[in-house]
Order: sequence, then structure tokens, then C-alpha cells
Amino acid sequence: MNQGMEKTTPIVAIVMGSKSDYEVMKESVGVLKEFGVTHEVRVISAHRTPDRALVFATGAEEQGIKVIIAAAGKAAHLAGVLASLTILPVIGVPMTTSDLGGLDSLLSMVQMPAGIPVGTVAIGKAGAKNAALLAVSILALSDTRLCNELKSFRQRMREDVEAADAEVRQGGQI
Ligand code: RP5
Repeated sequence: MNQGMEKTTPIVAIVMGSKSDYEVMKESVGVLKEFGVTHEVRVISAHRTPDRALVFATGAEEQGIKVIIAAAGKAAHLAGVLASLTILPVIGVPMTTSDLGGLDSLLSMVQMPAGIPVGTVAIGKAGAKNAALLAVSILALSDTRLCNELKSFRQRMREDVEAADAEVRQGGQI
């Protein structure tokens, strides 16, 4: 494989159960771009396209994927199904839903029976961001650049909070 190909080979896959999940999942894309992590975005449904879910998950490791982020709503079995078919770490992002607010998605994802873990993050956009940050943390275990970038990211957050604290203390009110 030449160097150009290596640069664009995705190491994180963001898999969404529906195109309708993208509005939330673009937060994950934004974080991965910020950290310069190559990624791909797929729409694969565990119940509408189970055959494609099988092909994707069983081939992901060979394709060079290191972490899978799976987003789904309602009976959100996508992450669990993918996790059952690969030993790659799978991070699940529960989507907000119109009927039950995303509690349905959260419980479907987080309550995996023992043996097949799905690392589940918060419902919605915060979860989408954290899923990508968690993926970066996993990758940073064997990538010094990402490790340093993560440390700088945390430092910037600390400085933002400290600056906000100084501002409210000076003004006396928010
Ligand atoms: C899930 O069903 C998807 O992940 C999505 O969150 C939800 C609704 O899908 P659409 O009916 O909008 O395609 O599979």
C-alpha cells in the first residue's frame, strides 16, 4: 500500500442505522476531523439491511478499521449486532427519539447481556462528541501524536473554564 492510500484509509467507522441520524452524528465527524483521524460514514441498518451489517462487521478488521461508532435509535440493536460480529471496540451512541426521548435507544444499547460489550455514551449530540473522543483515546494508546493532541484538548477545556470563572468573578454575575 502506498503512502497516499494509508493517509485516507479509514481507521474509525461511524455507522448509522438511518440517514436521519446524521444530524446528530456529524458531531462525531467534526471531532474526528479536528483530531485528523481518518474515518468513514456508513448507513447500515441491523433490521433493514441485516446482510450488509454482517458483511461490514465481519470485514471491518481486515479493512483496517480500529474502532466502530454505531448510532441508532428506538430498538437500537445496531451496536450490539455489530459488536457480536467483530472483536473491534464498538461505541454506541443512542439517538434521541420522538416517543421516548431516547431512553429506549439508551436501554437497548447499554443493557447488553454479558459477553458482548457495547461502550455506550450519552444520548444525542453530547454522546456523538464523546464517542469520537473515546475513539481518539483508544487510538491514542498506540499513537503519540493523538496522545499529545488529546492532552492539549483537555488543557484548552481547562483554560476555557478558568477564563469563564475569572469572567463571572470579575463581573459578579453571569
Ligand atoms: C433506527 O431507527 C435508526 O437508527 C433511527 O434512529 C431510527 C429511525 O429511523 P428512520 O425511520 O428515521 O429511518 O434504525
